[in-house]
This record gives sequence, C-alpha cells and structure tokens, in this order.
Amino acid sequence: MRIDRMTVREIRMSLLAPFQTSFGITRDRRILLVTVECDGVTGWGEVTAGETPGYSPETTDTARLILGDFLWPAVRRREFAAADDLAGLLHHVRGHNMAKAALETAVWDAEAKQKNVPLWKLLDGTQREIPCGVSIGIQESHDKLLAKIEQELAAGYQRIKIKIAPGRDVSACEAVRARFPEIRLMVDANSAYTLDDLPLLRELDRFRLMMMEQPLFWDDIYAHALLQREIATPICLDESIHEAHHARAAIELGACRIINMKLGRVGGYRSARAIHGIAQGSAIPLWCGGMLESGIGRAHNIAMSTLPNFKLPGDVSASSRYWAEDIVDPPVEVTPRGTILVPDGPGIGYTPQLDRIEKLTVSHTVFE
Ligand code: OSB
Ligand code: MG
Repeated sequence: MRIDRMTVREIRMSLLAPFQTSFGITRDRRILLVTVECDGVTGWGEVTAGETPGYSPETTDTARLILGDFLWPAVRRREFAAADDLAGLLHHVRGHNMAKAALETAVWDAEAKQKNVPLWKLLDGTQREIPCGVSIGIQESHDKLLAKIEQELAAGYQRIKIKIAPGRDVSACEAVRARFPEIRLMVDANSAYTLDDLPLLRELDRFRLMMMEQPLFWDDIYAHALLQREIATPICLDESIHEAHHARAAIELGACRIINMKLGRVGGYRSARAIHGIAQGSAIPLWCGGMLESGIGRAHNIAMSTLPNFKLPGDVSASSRYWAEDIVDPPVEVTPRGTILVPDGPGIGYTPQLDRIEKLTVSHTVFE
C-alpha cells in the first residue's frame, strides 16, 4: 500500500447540548477529518483531540501541526504491506497519539475498502451487536440529572455514566441511587481528585458503582494502584493508558480492574489491539470510550468494539444524542435494547456525506 494524498480538514459542529466535565464545558466541536487516498481508494479518520488540552495534552490545533509537519513526511511515498504497519512508520514521533490515530485509522478504512470487507472483519472482530451506555455531563441540578437518566433509560441504554467533580459527587450519586436503586451506574471524575480525597472516594463504595473512571491525576498510574487497595469500587483507567506498556504496568500494579479504550488516546488500531491482547490475557475487561465524535469517529469506535474482550457497555451512542444532523449516512442508531448493530458494508460501513461535510468545513489542506 501507499498513501498518494492526505487531506486534513477542520469542520465545526455545534453539540445539541453543552457537555460539562470536571475539566471544562464543550459547546462547539472543532473536528479534524483526515482522508487518505491509497491506490485510488479513500479512507476516513477523525482526530479525537479536544479544543483545549483539558483531557490530554493534544488539541485540534496541535494535531493539525503534527499531521502536516511530521506524520505526512514520515509516510509520503512509503510502501507498506498493510495498515497494521503504519504505526511503525510513525513510531519515532513521541506522543501525539490522536493525530497518529486519525491517519492510521483512515488507512485501515482504506485497506478494508480495497479488500471490499467490513473494517471490523479486517480487525478480527467477532461481535455483531455492541452494547451501549451513555455518558452524562455534569448537570445544573439533581432534577435535571435525574430527568436525563430517565430519558436515556427509556431509550434503552444499558448503563449510565455520570461525570463527577468535587462538590458534585456524593450528593449526585445519592440522588441517582434514591431514584434508580438497581441501574448499572458508574462515575467518571476525569482526574479531579487526589489521594487526599481518599475518605470521599471511599464513601462512593456504598453506591454499588460498576466502576469509578480515572479519579486521580491523568498520567499517575501508581497513585491509582494505591487508591485501588483502599476502595472496593473497581477503578477504570481512561486518561492514563496511552500505550501497551501503560496497560501492562497498570494491570500488574493493580491500578485498575477495567480499561476504557479510546482509539485516539492509544494512537490507533495497532496499539488498541496490543492493549486488547494484554487485557484479555489478564482477564481485564474493556469498553469503548467516546470523545464527542462525529459519525466518522463513531464508526471507527463501533468497528473496534467488535473485538472479543470488549465486554462492557461502551460510551458509543446514537448520533442524535449529539448532533442535529451527523455527517455520515446512515447516522449511528441504537436499538430499543440499547445496542448498535454492526454494519456490513466495506470499510467503516457508514458513508461520509460529502456535501454536508463541505458546508461544515472551515479549512482544508491537501498534502501530496
Ligand atoms: O472522559 O470519557 C471521557 C468526552 C470528552 C472527553 C473525555 C470523555 C468524554 C465523555 C463523553 O465521557 C463520551 C461520549 O459520549 O462521546
Ligand atoms: Mg473518561
């Protein structure tokens, strides 16, 4: 294979509702879409970086810079046997996994389309129906939070994740558990706490949470290992796992019992599949996280979620929860039993709507 052309375009999309986490509020997304032309076939990828470096060090703008200045020069005019070899060509660039993943996943889409097979098959996926949960941002009031949960449960979603932050943790869990004693519930702190908060984090044990996601500093695996010894709720790591060696360290240190997998955060499918193997070998279940993606990123998340060790409901949910109109056809839809049926078309299996993408585009650079 060979990449003849890479296009990086920025689109702007307004979320239907603001999304608040412990690190900030997102209203409008600035999303980079990456397309590659490989031997006449187009593959699509999405940069999942945020607009600010609040979740990870990468942003939309750093990804654009790294793609143009370092990743494109590393791949142009290079021959490689398969998409699985692309990560090796990018390896000398330290970090910037979301920029790498956009390019790498686009090449995987192109390879699957060249072979006329669904991407999930090329990845050795096995699951044809993906269980779905939702991630609910911090709400203005408990009443609003409860109303949101009610609505998502009615739509069929199989588990509820609520974002927490200092001052909006125990009381929120109390309100949810009083109203919904039996639902599958978890919390995500996005690194808002420290080990000094141990008494509070221990108090969350009484809410029978499926897991507590990334309570401590974003890259501090050791602190999570210390915390996991002191609390009963399983810790799920998100921000801390960027490479296979982080997964190995976290598992061996006992820093987590579950891992949230995100393609962007780990740098693409090659790394995701390596982490999948490590977790599977240690009986650590995975689920697929989300980054408020457009339909392109969502389609990749669905393909990845077909791998056998994705055992828990993910954060990949319907396009209509985020967007008035998504950029793929059909939009991502969720069944009344809270699942996504994995598409059977070649590549990502959802078709990018070129006219709609064109209208949302604010910049567009072609590398040849
Ligand atoms: O921590 O999982 C997270 C969104 C942006 C950044 C980080 C996270 C999230 C979410 C939303 O929880 C997941 C989604 O619905 O896309
Ligand atoms: Mg998270």
